[in-house]
Amino acid sequence: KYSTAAALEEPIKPTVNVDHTKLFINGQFVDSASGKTFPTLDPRTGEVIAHIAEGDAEDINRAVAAARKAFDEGPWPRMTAYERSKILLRLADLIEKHNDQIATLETWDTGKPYAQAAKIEVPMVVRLLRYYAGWADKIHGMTIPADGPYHVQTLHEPIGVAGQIIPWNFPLLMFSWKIGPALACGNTIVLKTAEQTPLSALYVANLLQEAGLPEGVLNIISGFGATAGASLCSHMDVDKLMLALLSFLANSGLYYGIIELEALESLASRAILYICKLIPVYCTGLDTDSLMFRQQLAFTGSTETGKTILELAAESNLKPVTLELGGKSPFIVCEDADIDTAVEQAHFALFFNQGQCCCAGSRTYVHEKVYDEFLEKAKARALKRVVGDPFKSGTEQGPQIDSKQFDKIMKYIRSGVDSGATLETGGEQFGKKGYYIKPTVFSNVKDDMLIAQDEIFGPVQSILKFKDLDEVVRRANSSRYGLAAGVFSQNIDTANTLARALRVGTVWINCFDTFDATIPFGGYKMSGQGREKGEYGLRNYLQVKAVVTPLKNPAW
Ligand code: TXE
Repeated sequence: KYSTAAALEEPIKPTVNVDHTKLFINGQFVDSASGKTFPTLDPRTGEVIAHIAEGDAEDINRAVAAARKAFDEGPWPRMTAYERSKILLRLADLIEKHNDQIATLETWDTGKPYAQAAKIEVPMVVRLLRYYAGWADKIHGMTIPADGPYHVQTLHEPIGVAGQIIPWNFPLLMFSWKIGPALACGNTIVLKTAEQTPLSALYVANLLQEAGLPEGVLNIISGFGATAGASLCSHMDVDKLMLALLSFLANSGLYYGIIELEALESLASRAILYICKLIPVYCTGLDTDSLMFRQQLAFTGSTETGKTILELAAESNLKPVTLELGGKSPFIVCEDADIDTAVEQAHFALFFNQGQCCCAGSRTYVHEKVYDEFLEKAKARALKRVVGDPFKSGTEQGPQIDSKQFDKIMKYIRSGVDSGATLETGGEQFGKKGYYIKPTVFSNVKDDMLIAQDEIFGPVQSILKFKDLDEVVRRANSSRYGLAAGVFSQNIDTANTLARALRVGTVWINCFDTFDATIPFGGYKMSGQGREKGEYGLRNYLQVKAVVTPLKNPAW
């Protein structure tokens, strides 16, 4: 019988006020153009924490315009890299100073344990910003020994305006993974937070001016995916389209002009405005490049939304896209593993952050010789897990983020039972209020069950049995995802063999979820494209320009 956590009492009252609820555009907190707001909810109760300004297409346009101006005309990409580095360091210091307030907002908005937010996540944000501050003045190109009498060099330049969309499971941490490298490289940003968790980023917005970040460099829009998010992804280089039309018409290219006009029909009213704006530019022969919208897009979220985002980017202006998507990470326990450590790490790999991690170890493969012992201990550990108010000290697991995720998880639990897996513990709501779910363990899970294939994103551990290494490699790799894997073995050859064979972006050997700022993170297959963190994370935000100059006297 399930007997772990104490019954839920009245929710603990958070000790901060929600002071910032508006959009942050061009260095100012502003209402949304539509005047609309949406509620952000407390996952412990489902009650409203605050009403937040709801950004949509028009606000995205305002924010992109501010970011573009800050890039094209502002000091940010032009100031010395050392100056940019100092501003990032000041921002890190300020976040560190406000650690407890930010962690409180994060816990309130997400339901994650306060100790996790205050002692792990906000410090990781600070560390990551300091790490990228250190990179700012170490980003440089190469000289290349090309054939012929040429001096060839590459310049690494910022791309321009970066569009960034983040999820709700680690709101401020994802915020830092996005802004750190983009700012270090000299880009400007329009970032959309997840609709479930707008609070921590808005709090940090209030610190930007004190850190010395010029206005327009970082714009933060709260709002929904289908509106604000989609318009950020498909933000067209409208100027560029118009310019093509004007050029073609001017060259009597009527045929092309008609095609362009057709393309413009749906944009009719905005088109006229842009034509008016561009005619003087065309006539005076101004540098039209300053009108081009240069953009990069970075997204963390579901694989389904990732696909939509790629389509929107391709249909608009082919902006390059970085995607960090879902996962179904194998956690492999070999017969020679230290079982107690493996049990604890497998528990952590799955249940950390209420199971809401893209890289959660959600397929626990255990060698048949140690399966029974592992299962018994894994179940006992789940039964000991402390579920409760995330503000209460000692709580290991708070509520899931919202009713949509709660319902999705319960649906998968039912599917596990219906498909014949053995429900060892949990499987139901914890308490009566909010979105708490009892830590759940399934054994006898088979690869073809939905609970072994889909990303559940909740506190549901699936334990599967294997016989030999070849078999477990084949089964671990037969997933559409490829984000991460855990390998537990005391034999270095076994560990190395598995590390090479697994088709995933990160292999943790005898550890899990080690998220240092220096280590690249990203997925194979449908878990994403590109890498974040570490030196690799800079590549998403840089253009490489080759500069070729003839040499007058090659002998020298
Ligand atoms: O994700 P979405 P949801 C997985 C997890 C979860 C599932 C659904 O399995 O159960 O996704 O969660 C924005 N154009 N992950 O619905 O939709 C949205 O506003 C542009 C894994 O919350 O991917 C939010 O800011 N943007 C994941 C962000 O995308 C759009 C973390 C994530 O929302 C958009 C979260 C659109 N058309 C969920 N639609 C991870 N990899 O860590 C939505 N968004």
